[in-house]
Amino acid sequence: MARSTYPDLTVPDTSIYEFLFGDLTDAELDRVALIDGASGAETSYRQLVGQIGLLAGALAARGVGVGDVVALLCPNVPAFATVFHGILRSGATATTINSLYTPDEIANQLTDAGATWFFTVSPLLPGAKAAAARLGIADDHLVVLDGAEGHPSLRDLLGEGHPAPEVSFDPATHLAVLPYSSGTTGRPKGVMLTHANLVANIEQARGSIGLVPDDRVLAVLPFFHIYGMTALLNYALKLRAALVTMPRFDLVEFLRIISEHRATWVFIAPPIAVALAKHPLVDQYDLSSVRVVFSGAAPLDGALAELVASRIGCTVAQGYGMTETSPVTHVIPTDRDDLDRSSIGFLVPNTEARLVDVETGVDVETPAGGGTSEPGELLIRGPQVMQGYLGNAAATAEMLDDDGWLHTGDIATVTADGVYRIVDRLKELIKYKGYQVAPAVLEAVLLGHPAIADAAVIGVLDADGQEVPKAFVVVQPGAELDADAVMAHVTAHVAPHEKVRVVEFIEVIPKSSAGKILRKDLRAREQAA
Ligand code: AYL
Repeated sequence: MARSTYPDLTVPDTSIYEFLFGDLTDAELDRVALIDGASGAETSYRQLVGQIGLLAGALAARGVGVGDVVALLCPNVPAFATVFHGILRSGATATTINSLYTPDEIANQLTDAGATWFFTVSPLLPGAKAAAARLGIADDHLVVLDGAEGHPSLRDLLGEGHPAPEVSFDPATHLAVLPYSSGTTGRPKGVMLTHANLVANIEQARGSIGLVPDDRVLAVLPFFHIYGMTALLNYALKLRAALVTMPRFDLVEFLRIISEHRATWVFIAPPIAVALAKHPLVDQYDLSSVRVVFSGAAPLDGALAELVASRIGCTVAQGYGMTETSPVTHVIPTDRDDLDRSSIGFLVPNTEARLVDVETGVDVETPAGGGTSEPGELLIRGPQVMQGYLGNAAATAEMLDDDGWLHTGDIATVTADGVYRIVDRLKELIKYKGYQVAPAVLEAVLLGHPAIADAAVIGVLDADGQEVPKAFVVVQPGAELDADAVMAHVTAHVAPHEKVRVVEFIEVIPKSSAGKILRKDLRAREQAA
């Protein structure tokens, strides 16, 4: 077992709202909190906290508070911050939904989370409405931030002028958010994160990520995902930095916004590193303001990281973690240029880790004096670890053991200096552009096709070394099916990031005697090919 090499820190026992905004000084209130990347419109910290209070007041006036779950389906725009923190300040719990989701996927999350109120934006209203209708969420509970006929708008709610309510709850047990993650296996599940989990993780990340108040942070990674929620939205606001929002990734717009707004800090997932290292367009923009490119959510290739660092003239760092750990557990400190960029750096403060041999279940030896350990499954314990999966004790028990160790499903090694490296993934989860793709979801869609007898999905690497979902398909006897038809069928039923991008027809899907798909056999077959 290893404990973080950083000194322990004390985590304040407070709500996320008090933690982030309770001690804003007059000078800080006048600083810019958010900039809309497209229009340049600015929101100050004073405006932001004012709006958060008014929204919490409007929700409280409607009886929404502790015990309620409010859904948020919204790309990165400045109003996301108002709504997210307005919900939390009312005492309600926010469930953030992937803005690429299909109406079915939205409805599943709304139902599973037990959401009774729903906030979205007009471009996403058709999908949101279809999903809300399935649960009987009425139009007056479906708020359209920028306004739509028959629905309350954000302006309507703020305009009522209700003061923020007095709410009381225990930050250690009260759920702040329910983001969805498929974890090691199966379908997406609600990850129960308390106010204390979120507060702890910001404190833990702070020392090593190293943002400063004068940073201008490019916020293209989505706030609905735990990376964007903690490392961008909440961490940057805690530091009184400015967030420049982008609702979706587009390389030209991304480069334009960095140069126009003089962004100093860019959080990315690895596919953006590929573009930054290789795309000819990058040379046409002035990116000299950028001091740090920080990558997380999927493996970053070391050579690629070096290319980005030298081309842009900045530091490249990396973080690791998962939704179930709020998310940060490891970071390459941005002031440690000597560390290998393909490692995930050190354990953050107050965090413990074990590496356990997958075959024997025995802890691997930490190397003394030098060298690198054998690989083992990474186990994590700390104040950022989730309470469990909502309404799913079985899935919780599979991931969190009786001693509080969270089994990540990732295989790692560690050096004598405490530098970790992710070397493999034990669990079935696929990361496409840093987004989660659950094989179980795609397999169910594939089996819904009348000409498909059986199917299995794994992640494979494309020409750029990035992971993409690949389907192995067994065709029904006598049926005719080609790869394009398989891909078109999946595309019609899932969000764009979940598309199957490679298809191989196979005689039989390898399975254990208990009927479980033997993904490692499929992976081995892939490597042999
Ligand atoms: P989820 N290297 C390799 N794999 C990674 C990395 C990384 N740096 N980061 C995440 N993963 C994989 O819930 C790993 O398999 O959270 C892990 O179990 O969407 C899974 O993705 C979790 O996926 C930060 C910034 C963490 C971002 C994050 C990412 C949270 C992604 C810490 O500082």
